[in-house]
Amino acid sequence: MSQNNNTSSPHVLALPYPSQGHINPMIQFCRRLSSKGVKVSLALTNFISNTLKPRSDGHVSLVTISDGYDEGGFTEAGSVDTYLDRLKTIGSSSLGQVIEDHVGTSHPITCLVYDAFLPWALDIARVKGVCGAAFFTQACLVNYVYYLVYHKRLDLPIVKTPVEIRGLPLLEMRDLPSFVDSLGSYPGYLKLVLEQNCNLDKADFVLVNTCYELEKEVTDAMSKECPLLTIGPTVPSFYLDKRIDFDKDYGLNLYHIDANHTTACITWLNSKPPRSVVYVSFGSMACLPVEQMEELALGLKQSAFDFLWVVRQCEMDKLPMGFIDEVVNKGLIVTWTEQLEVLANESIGCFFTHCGWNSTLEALALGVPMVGMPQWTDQPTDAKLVEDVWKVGVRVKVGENGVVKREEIVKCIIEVMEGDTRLNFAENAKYWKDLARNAVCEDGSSDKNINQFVSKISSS
Ligand code: UDP
Ligand code: 7WV
Repeated sequence: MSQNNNTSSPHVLALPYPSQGHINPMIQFCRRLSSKGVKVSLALTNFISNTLKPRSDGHVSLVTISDGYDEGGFTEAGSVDTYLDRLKTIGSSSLGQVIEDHVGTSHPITCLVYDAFLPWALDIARVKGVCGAAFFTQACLVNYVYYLVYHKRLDLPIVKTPVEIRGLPLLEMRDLPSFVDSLGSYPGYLKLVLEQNCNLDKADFVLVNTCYELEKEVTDAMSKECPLLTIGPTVPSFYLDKRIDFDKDYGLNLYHIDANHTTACITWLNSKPPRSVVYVSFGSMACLPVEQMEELALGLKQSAFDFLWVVRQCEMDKLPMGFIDEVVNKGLIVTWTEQLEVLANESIGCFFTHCGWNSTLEALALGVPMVGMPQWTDQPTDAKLVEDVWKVGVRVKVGENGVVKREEIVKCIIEVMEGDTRLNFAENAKYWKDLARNAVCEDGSSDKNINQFVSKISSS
């Protein structure tokens, strides 16, 4: 725990991994801490800060660090390994400097909350004498699988399946995080996710963006291994407990979002009947093969339902020729959107999703049933939770050549949008929505854990 600053009030420095799916939950956690009276600063990379010029929300302060790629961020690096290497070396010294800069001021840093993808940050915290809390932005089940692999309780290169974790359905190869099963396609990322465990036993806290009710069994299992606190879901307060009045959205989009488009989008949704539209998004990183993009496009066109589809600019030219015009009125295609506002709209009947953990938690918190079409990383495991643990949707079956066929896409959408199956998913979605929301309300499981965290960092 903190070796100095005994008399000062807590000041948390939050260090997210610089991607959309990691920054969003960290911002939300910062706001929760701030709403409980803790001073918080959020460290963004020079690249993100210079390109987006974000302004403080008036509650969480912003500071900058370097990831070694101030001009172009990840794309400037050219490869995963080069990026991660430089992020570690340059990031470490830059982080140390930020902590140093606060020494002797009226608000020295007393606690570092760092993304678990950046375990070297704990070393810096130790050197500087501040306490360190790892922050996991993925499902506890995913973290636990990586924990077991790291500690050789599951063996690579080929994990013996099915994997049995008490209280959970058996996990087949297709349910495991892709880096574990796809035999070395992303060695840099595999190392990144496994290394999260290299000094976990030395962290003062291990915070996980999930809630106890959603992942009871695995939270209990992993709690035996480290000082774990579930603190999620980190969805903006407006959509959960409404206790933080300034917290209506994540507030930082790495992709351009045009206010006029958002208005047009919401107006379009408002013109549709309740639960009649399929919202389709694959998050901020996934790249679909051209063939898959085509099947999806044709599946959506063939389906009886209207759809709103987020196709990032870099994916646009994979759409079939003339597609946007062919589906006019029935389908709206946008390059990025206010996802929470969309999911909260009455017109949405299901979320056709890649099952990124944030998207999954957002759909759960808003009670929207899902069709899961996981692509890589933790998404297959999240899809397993959706289909077989919470039973709030289905997962598409992948065809022989690795492509999900249009007929399968249509079939899954019908299952979640129509008939008795729809009612069943809607009922389950309501059940989990209430549990997830209650977790962050006063005296809920996550709220208690956050209070415990605040109380400990305040008295150290
Ligand atoms: N998101 C958004 N607008 C979009 C698509 C996604 O704001 O058009 C947000 C979404 O709400 C979520 C994040 O981007 O908070 C994506 O995180 P997730 O973990 O789902 O996927 P990733 O992008 O990390 O693969
Ligand atoms: C960003 C970069 C690498 C990975 C992820 C995000 C993730 O899956 O969370 Br492996």
